[in-house]
Amino acid sequence: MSRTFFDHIPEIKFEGPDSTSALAFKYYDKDKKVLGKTMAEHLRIAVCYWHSFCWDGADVFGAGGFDRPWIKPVTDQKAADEKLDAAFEFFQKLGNPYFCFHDVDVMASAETPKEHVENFANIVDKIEAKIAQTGVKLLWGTANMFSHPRYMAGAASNPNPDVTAFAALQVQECLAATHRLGGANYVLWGGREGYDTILNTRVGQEMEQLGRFFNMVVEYKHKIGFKGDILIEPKPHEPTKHQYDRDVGTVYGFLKAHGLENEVKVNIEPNHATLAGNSFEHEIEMANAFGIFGSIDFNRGDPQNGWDTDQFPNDLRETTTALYYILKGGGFKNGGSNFDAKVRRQSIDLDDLFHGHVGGMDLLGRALENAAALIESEKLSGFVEARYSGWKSGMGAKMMDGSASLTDMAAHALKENNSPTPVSGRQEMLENIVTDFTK
Ligand code: XLS
Ligand code: NI
Ligand code: NI
Repeated sequence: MSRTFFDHIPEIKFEGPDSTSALAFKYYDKDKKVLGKTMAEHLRIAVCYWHSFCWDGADVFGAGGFDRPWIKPVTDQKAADEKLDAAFEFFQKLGNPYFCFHDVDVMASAETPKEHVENFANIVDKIEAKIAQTGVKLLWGTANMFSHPRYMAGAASNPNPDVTAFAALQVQECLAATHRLGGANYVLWGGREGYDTILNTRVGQEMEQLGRFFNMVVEYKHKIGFKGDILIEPKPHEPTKHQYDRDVGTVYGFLKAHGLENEVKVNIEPNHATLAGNSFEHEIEMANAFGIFGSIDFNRGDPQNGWDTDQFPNDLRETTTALYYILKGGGFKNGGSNFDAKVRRQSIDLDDLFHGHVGGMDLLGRALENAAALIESEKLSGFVEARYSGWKSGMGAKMMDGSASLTDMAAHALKENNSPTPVSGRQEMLENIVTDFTK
């Protein structure tokens, strides 16, 4: 028998922009067609297990005060089962089509490798039944290789190969479970794959270990016939001082160095982008440019706080621009929009979990419509197209197809003998267009 936790919350429905209800969708209308697909198909929204069902509100300065009746002092099997009930009841009320989890989020706690395998297998059977019962699907699974003290010096990049072996076991089990549960992707976030101080670290060796480990994961994916994408989630630091997969550009170089550029894509998180000194749309466009765009962990940081605050996204302009670049790159394929976001520590009620997600989903629905309108208007793309039109013919085309050398280009400059006149980049005009479409 499932225990229920959200009896007082009705199913969240689309009521339109004039709705006065705080727990109704005003913009996220799952069946509404946008550029030929429904909003639900475009956005592929997921709720994450860890922030919403595993966290009790504790922070480094104090204990948690959240009302989360399924979280018990001892993480035994019953607690894991009740958490599963709570999660799927929540998904059904909210109407998110997907969810994401770490192995340790869903299972009863385990110390030894054998216990890990048994406890995880136990809950995977139950997750499979919940998926069959509710139709809520798995966007991605991942192994948590950063919380347990054994991983304090990293997992694949640990100085001790026995730690890496434990990590291999976790990834093997979790990837196989993700495959069995019909997951669309498998994520690798390198929580402690980096260093706290360079004084005790062989950086070159650790990066080689990590590269080999990713190759092993890809080999195993093919061995079991998993058709989803393997995604690396870049982040520059926190918890370590330096993480090897610091941003999309760095990850691409790493993938190239290890022959994985056609095997692995990225899961981009806005708050990680800003920690790395990049904008969210920069990371998306870099991934598009390299052909490795995979999925998004939607959230936002706090401009005054320099860490991963994982707040629910609420910036319409930023999200409109992000979705514009996602659509321009062809949209989500296996990926989707996972809310890697948590309510604030003072948002202690069960209702607050809904307010966070309803706001996030509404924001995405609204931004999607804005982005689609921006695409259809061709106002940005038309300008950019004209700006680069010179490269389509003449010496520009010859340079790019490899038929013109440096000397040919130089001879062309001498022959023309003119000093090209600069053309306006029209930044303010373009920014005004984005403002016009942010509605
Ligand atoms: C932490 C990461 C983490 C990954 C999954 O900053 O965002 O939550 O998404 O391990
Ligand atoms: Ni994340
Ligand atoms: Ni994060």
